[in-house]
Amino acid sequence: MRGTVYKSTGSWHSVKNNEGVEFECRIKGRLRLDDLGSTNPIAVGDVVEFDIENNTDSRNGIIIKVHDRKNYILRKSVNLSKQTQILAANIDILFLVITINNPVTTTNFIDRFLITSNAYSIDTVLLFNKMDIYNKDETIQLDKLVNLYENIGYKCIKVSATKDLNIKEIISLIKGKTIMFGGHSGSGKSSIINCINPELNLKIGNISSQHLQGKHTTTYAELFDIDFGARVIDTPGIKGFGIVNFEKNEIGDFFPEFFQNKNKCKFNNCLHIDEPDCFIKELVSSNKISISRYENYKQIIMQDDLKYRQ
Ligand SMILES: Nc1nc2c(ncn2[C@@H]2O[C@H](COP(=O)(O)OP(=O)(O)OP(=O)(O)O)[C@@H](O)[C@H]2O)c(=O)[nH]1
Ligand SMILES: [Mg+2]
Ligand SMILES: [Zn+2]
Repeated sequence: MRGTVYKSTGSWHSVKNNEGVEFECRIKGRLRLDDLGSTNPIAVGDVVEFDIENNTDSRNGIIIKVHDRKNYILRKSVNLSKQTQILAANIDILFLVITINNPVTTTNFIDRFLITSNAYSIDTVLLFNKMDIYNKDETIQLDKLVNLYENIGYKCIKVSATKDLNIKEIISLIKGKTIMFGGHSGSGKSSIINCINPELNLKIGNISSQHLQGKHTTTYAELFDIDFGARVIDTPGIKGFGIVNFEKNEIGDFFPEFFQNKNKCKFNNCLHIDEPDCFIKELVSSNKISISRYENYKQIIMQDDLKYRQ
């Protein structure tokens, strides 16, 4: 039988078949899985084949095959770790939830997410949440970020889950689609999903007053069928996003503003680091490419252990 993985908690996976019946499945012992080295070889959103265990009334099953993924979001938790994690698979849109404060979301974190979604051509929308709490300086900072990312071509929406601001605009984008929500703990992923579909009543955490960070309230990624024929995947907040499974010389191609201009670099394999006549560096010098984008790019190229080694 074919089904989709709605939730994975260690060795058990909730799989819904086409009739909407949910089964609790384990993985067949000798199942050959991907070579991504991930801690979760089966991810939420995966389409799998499974057999029902023992008798036909059972709601337990065994996963015998994972179908090829259309796309997935893979990361390393920290750069030194060899272990990777698939946040979700087979998604149509990524909503990256960003907060200027409580918690702070850095451009470094944003750019890392964007490389990965861009590499798989996943439509990505930046949701700037908690619009109700920012002071003047924070608002200026936020507008600069919106400007930066809109110029590169990303859709940005200013949101407040608390004040129900621009939730309708989000809803207009999601009909019939599968959407993953990603971001730091406490950025408001579950809160926004609750605004879109209040019946879900997802658990919301508060922000630690000491560290101004979330408390990892959502502990497992989970897919939900909601109104509008949409499916949303709520994911646990993540702290770091290590880039993995890339070649060094392809990272620049996932910065759209680098990719569009790289043919004007002297060398066609230019990494835009210390090669002569690098057009990308010229664009950075003349402020046509944002310095934060360039610095984040450089950090990933120089510091991330990009290749997964088994
Ligand atoms: N002021 C304000 N607070 C918000 C907003 N959205 C969420 N919050 C608060 O932020 C805190 C964290 O919200 P959650 O929805 O649990 O955040 P999350 O991203 O799901 O966090 P994890 O599940 O830990 O990854 C809660 O106290 C929410 O009430 C908003 O738009 N404005
Ligand atoms: Mg949550
Ligand atoms: Zn260059």
